[in-house]
Amino acid sequence: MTRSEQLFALAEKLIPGGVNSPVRAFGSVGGVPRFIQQANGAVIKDADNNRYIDFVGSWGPMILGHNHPAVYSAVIETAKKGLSFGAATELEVQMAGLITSMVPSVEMARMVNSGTEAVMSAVRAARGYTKKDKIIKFAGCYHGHSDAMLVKAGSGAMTAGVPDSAGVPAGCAQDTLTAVYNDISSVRALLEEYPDQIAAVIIEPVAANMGVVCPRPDFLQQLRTLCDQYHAVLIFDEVITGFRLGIDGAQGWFRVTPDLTVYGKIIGAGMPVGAYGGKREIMETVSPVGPVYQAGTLSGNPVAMAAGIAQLTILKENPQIYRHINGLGEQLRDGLRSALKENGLPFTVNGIGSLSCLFFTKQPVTGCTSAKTADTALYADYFHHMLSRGIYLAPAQFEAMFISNAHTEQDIDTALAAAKDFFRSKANGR
Ligand code: HOZ
Repeated sequence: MTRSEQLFALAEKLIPGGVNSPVRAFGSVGGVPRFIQQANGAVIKDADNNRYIDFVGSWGPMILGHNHPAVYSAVIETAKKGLSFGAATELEVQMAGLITSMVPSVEMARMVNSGTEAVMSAVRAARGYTKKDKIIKFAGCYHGHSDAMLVKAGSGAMTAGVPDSAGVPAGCAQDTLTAVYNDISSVRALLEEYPDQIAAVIIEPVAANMGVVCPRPDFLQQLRTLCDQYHAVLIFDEVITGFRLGIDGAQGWFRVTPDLTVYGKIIGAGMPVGAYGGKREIMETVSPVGPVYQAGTLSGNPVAMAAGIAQLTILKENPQIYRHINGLGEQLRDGLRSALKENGLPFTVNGIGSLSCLFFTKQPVTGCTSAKTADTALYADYFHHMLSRGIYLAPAQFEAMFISNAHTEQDIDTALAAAKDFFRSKANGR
């Protein structure tokens, strides 16, 4: 028995499914999850001392690579002064200053502890501000696990076949309407049906929890126009894209300005952090200035802030990081496409910047319906082949591949060589 097998057997007795977040249980690819003991740069090491080039990166936040020295020492030095005060600190002000200086649409920001909490709070602020109740989300987009968002949700909810979770009271879900990603007419139809009732439209500007799906040209701008027309708050969930596609995220890449933006793990550099922010007028509805209540003892935690400040400062001051990771993203996608072509395999590679996804379907993937045509059993085969070659991918088809600044061209070539062997074996019918 490997150490990971031993730990999983024990964990299954103590933790539901043996894990603290469903996707990591390997449920959709089978086998035993690798228990990770350590990580450095682009490499993670499991409990049996197997080393892998990591393309998960804690689902995004390790954009500088694991255990970056500046982040590490910020955490250690800050921890020496105390772990939590439940009171205001200078670090929180610095963090808010950094975010607002990097993202022009964010005039004020409020720290929370996760992307889930940030979405929940942003939606509440939008409802409080507009005095309307309904929200529109998109099928296959994942916005964390608050009740109102577990409607046609992506990520683990999609692979586990529970896009509409049990335990969500009908009353909580009835105000969540779902539209079709990349189909502006589906949004327009909902706004026309409920012209005075839509508080907000929330979207992952690049969907990265149904695999990676990019917005069609103009789709985000058309959303912006519709939201203005119907006085709905446009919320960009940039938990994945924020500070990853560039310092101003997807909104900078596509030049579309949301009213509110939600951030998650990336602003904690690996510590549990989230934030929401945007137009001052909307943010000033939040308590203690306004009537929208939202609070948290650990929000703006000093150690988490110090980690995030170190990471965001490096990203702000080093634009070459984005050239590097986006270049590696292109190298990866080009390499996958040409290896598929060489082997006569018709599969689809999507991506943008340092986010990529290989879908085992021959259809172009433009939204949830086409994403779901992917052969998840074949992805499971691919995943295990790559794992056996020392490449750690997301243990589920409907997730992104993340590249960090610690990855090298050589790492991408190593991953491509392993993928090519898999494609060759499939082309030969093995
Ligand atoms: N798609 C999720 C991150 N955005 C997977 C991670 C998780 O749920 O634990």
